[in-house]
Amino acid sequence: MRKLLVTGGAGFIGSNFVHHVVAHTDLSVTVLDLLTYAGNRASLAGLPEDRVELVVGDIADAGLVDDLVAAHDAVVHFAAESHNDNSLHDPSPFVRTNLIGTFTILEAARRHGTRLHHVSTDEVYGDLELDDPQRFTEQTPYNPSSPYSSTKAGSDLLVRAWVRSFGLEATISNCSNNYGPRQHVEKFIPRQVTNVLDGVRPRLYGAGQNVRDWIHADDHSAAVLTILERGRAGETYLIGADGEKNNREVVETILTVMGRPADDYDLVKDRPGHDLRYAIDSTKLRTELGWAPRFTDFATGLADTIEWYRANEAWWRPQKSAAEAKYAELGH
Ligand code: NAD
Ligand code: TDX
Repeated sequence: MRKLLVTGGAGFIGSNFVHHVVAHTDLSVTVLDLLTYAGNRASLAGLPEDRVELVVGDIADAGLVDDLVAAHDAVVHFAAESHNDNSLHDPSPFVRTNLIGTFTILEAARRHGTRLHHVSTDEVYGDLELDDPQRFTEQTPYNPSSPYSSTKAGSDLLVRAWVRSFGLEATISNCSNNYGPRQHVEKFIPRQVTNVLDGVRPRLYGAGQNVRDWIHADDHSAAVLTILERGRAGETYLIGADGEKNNREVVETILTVMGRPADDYDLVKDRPGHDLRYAIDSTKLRTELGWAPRFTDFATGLADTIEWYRANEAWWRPQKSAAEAKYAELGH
């Protein structure tokens, strides 16, 4: 394997993956990214031009996708509409990109017999009660809640069908909530960090009791690379770093690290259908493929991430007012 096609590589996790691949392998990478509001050319800045090329285009463009898939040894598919709140406001780009886009990639991979890794989310499993001792496993039934998670669930099922019906050499991973550098300011952690930098109080949905299972984007990237190199075709792997925290705890840590009183936040209107808790059991990935997270202390990883936003205002500032205008419309 020499040449990787990475869809969505100018987004948050995709760009972290490209940086990880360049640092840890000798593969060359073509990024296919539409540069929607969530994609950013600057996220690929500093990477060697002889190893990383950006093609600006749509994963639902069958001709372009066919040409690119034909010219690469493997595809890692990150591109998606990724924000739940946006999907509750206008689901249409989610259906188009997450379902039609994934279908387009599957058809090209089938035609050319190309290895595919499909990147997905733990949200396909729905949510858990706060006191439920169970965590999600590869056997948990699908039960998505939002337009975002239902289109991701649909994309996973398409991949499974192409494996079974056409013998496509594909793997799937379902990962928990990521944090780290280059995440769009619409998402929870960067929104609150940049609010504090702007002198605005963080905003917690509902009572702030919802639990997310946090993992650093570099640990997610290492897991995806491990599955690409050593995963068994047709298998699904859950990716998680035992990072369960409720939203209140996360905001209190952000405020403390940033030198503000821990209770300096507001409770605002809840998200409709807001999933209560996600929790991942990643035993299969750890025991079968030997992956383990490097960022095991959330407070340290979060402090590094806060430092990144402090040092990279030029990266996030152009996104901030449009993201906050959308939230003002939604009452968040
Ligand atoms: P993101 O929104 O930051 O990035 C998505 C990227 O895809 C952007 O660069 C965007 O320009 C590109 N894109 C969107 N539509 C496209 C299209 N039609 N054609 C080509 N490119 C297009 O998202 P992210 O948070 O980096 O998530 C990446 C993937 O990881 C998604 O598949 C998401 O479901 C999955 N995931 C995310 C998380 C998380 O916590 N963020 C957790 C688990 C899984
Ligand atoms: O301002 C906020 N206040 C708040 O309390 C925002 C933006 C969010 N929240 C809450 C909602 C969630 O409980 O914080 C939690 C995290 O919210 P998001 O960052 O929107 O993430 P989530 O909905 O959990 O989904 C994320 O993880 C799974 C990613 O956006 C998805 O792409 C991924 O699949």
